[in-house]
Amino acid sequence: MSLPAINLERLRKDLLSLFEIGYDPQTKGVTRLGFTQADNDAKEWLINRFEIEGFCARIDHAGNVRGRISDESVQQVVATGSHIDTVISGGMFDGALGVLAGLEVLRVIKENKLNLKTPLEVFAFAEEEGRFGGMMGVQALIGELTPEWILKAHDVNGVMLEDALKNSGIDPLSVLDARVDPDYFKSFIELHIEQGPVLDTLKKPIGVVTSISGVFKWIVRLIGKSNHAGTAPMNMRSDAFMGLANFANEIPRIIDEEGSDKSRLTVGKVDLKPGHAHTVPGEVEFTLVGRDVDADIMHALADSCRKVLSAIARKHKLMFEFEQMSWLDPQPMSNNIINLIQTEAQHLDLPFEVMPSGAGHDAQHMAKVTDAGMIFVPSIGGVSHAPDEWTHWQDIEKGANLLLRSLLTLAS
Ligand code: HGY
Ligand code: MN
Ligand code: MN
Ligand code: MN
Repeated sequence: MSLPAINLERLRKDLLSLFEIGYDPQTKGVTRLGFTQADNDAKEWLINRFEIEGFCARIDHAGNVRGRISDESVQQVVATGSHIDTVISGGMFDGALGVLAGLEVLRVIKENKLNLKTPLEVFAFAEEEGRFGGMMGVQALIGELTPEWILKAHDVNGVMLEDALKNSGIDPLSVLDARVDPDYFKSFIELHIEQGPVLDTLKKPIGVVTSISGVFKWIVRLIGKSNHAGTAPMNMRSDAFMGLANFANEIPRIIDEEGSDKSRLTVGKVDLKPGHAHTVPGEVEFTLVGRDVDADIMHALADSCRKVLSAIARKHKLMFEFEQMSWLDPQPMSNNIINLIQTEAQHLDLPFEVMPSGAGHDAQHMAKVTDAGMIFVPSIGGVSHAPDEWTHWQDIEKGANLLLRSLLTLAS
């Protein structure tokens, strides 16, 4: 009997249709920030997709969408999934591929009348991309959120998480009720685009992920003095922009001295105040995201950034303050799952690369409560978090079939 396989046409149709929700024809990118209207619309669309197939789907207390073939009560599931929220002007595949490949796996199970020992559950984890710190939905599931954090969290524009939740029909503190018993998960596999250049460079269709990079996110403020751009002498300024520029120039040295080749430091959003051409900026607020696959190196990077920013503040007569929005430690994947994915890739004759993930993923939290692993497919040119994020359809098909085979093995 030939082995069941995914139907690429169905998966492609779902991906193209989800991409329309929050799509901007100007930028050709998609924007569905966590708990915005576009994100909520996408969740409704996804629930409807599950229901059209005759499956059961619901949004839980934390805003995660969860779909299964039937809603009979079960002790344990094999889980798969990812996220459908996006960055600003993102691409078609980041997150959506893992969720919609999971939906396609459910269709294959149903149409082949496969009898599984353990049912499969597909998750679209809420707020993965970090509008409010990142990976909020999966952290709620595994019981890592606190009431204090939920009530304090805000986005870079000052929008409070609790208001965004209320506007999404979610009672903020009921998010804590999303927690599930850790034994509920027998195992978890996330299919995701690599979002980096390794597989495309090696021309390999599959990545088997060994560990996931840690990530910290700060909002940094340098506060000086606004002044007249014509009369204020250069040596008498407390110019916040010059402080940021000075820090930006220090980043390569910080990584050289404290980091590794996997270290990343990124200033992604900058607000100069008051923001007028004829005024020396008295304040700058910027995001700083640091990453590495090693926790000690992450701490060394953070310590060095703090020291350098303090020294720069003194030099430019500025005040320095920062708020840590999130700190997610690096996380190894389960050897059982790493070995399983490799075995199934060999069965399917798929060349693969065993590799770490530079991007953060929901799998790094699932790995704290169950055997978790990830399958990567190539990103052309290594590009992601941008409209020209792209993966060849034949690689999507290979990755989704490997996910199917791996999940069926875990669930049988
Ligand atoms: O930014 C990341 O690491 C992931 O895409 N959320
Ligand atoms: Mn992602
Ligand atoms: Mn992403
Ligand atoms: Mn992910």
